[in-house]
Amino acid sequence: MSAVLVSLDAGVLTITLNRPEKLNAFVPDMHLELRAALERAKDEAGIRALLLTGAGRGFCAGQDLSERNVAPGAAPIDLSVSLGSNYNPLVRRLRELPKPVLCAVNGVAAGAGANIALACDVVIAARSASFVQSFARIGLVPDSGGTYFLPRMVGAARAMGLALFGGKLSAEDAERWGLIWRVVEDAQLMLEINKMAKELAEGPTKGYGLIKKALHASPGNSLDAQLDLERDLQRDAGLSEDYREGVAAFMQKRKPAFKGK
Ligand code: T3D
Repeated sequence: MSAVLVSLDAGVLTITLNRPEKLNAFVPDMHLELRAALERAKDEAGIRALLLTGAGRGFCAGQDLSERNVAPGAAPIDLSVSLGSNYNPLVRRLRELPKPVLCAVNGVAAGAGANIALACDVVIAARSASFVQSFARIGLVPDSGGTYFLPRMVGAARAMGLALFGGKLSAEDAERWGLIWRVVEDAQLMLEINKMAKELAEGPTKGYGLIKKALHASPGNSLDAQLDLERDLQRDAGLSEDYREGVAAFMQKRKPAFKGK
């Protein structure tokens, strides 16, 4: 059975992590299949939004720990290899994809699973879902961008508390703390997020890609640098077909028909 399910509908590529019996913990095949799906999303013009979710009761429990031989006498494990070849490229692919990436957190998101959710552009969680920076509980450091995203999203004090104690943060608190965009009732999760994904898939894709670029650059930029970046990105946006269509539709008091170009 595939570790990742992929389906395309109305411009939305839905990727479902599919190892429900292990709360969708990562194994090498899952990384490979996810990488292929993200490459496809980048290359196919017909894909205008991405939706990431998990099968079963969990979103993703991070690295599958049963893959790591920690028996007495076993060779030491160099985890930088795993991060360098799998987790870091995954986070970069999600962030750099010039199309909106939505994440439906359907259940517990732990370890790298939590931080991969945070690397997505819009995160909606089911009310029963939770976020766990479980790394410290096994002697590790938050990875997959955790030490970048957390302090920027929730502030230094909360980031440190989450990282050191590794406790569960409820979806409601995650929303209240600004870690995610919205909580919805469990039964509404896929309905709501599919509606949002469809809306984005009908939008000005090129403009969305530029918005991502601007907001992702912001934390590392001075105001001057950010103003310059906005100027440059706005030039690109203004040259798009969708900008012309957006303005024309506004003036003609009709719904724009964006093509994503
Ligand atoms: O190694 C590297 O490549 C370095 C990179 C690391 C990145 C990381 O992600 S490190 C962090 C790894 N993840 C964790 O430490 C989380 C471990 N899991 C948990 O703490 C808990 O399972 C949860 C808080 C996520 C959920 O708890 P709960 O009580 O809802 O479920 P459960 O009963 O613990 O888990 C259900 C099953 O999934 C269970 O299997 P079983 O007993 O029914 O056969 C459990 O063992 C399995 N499972 C859950 N998480 C993992 C896992 N199996 C392997 N690896 C897991 N990460």
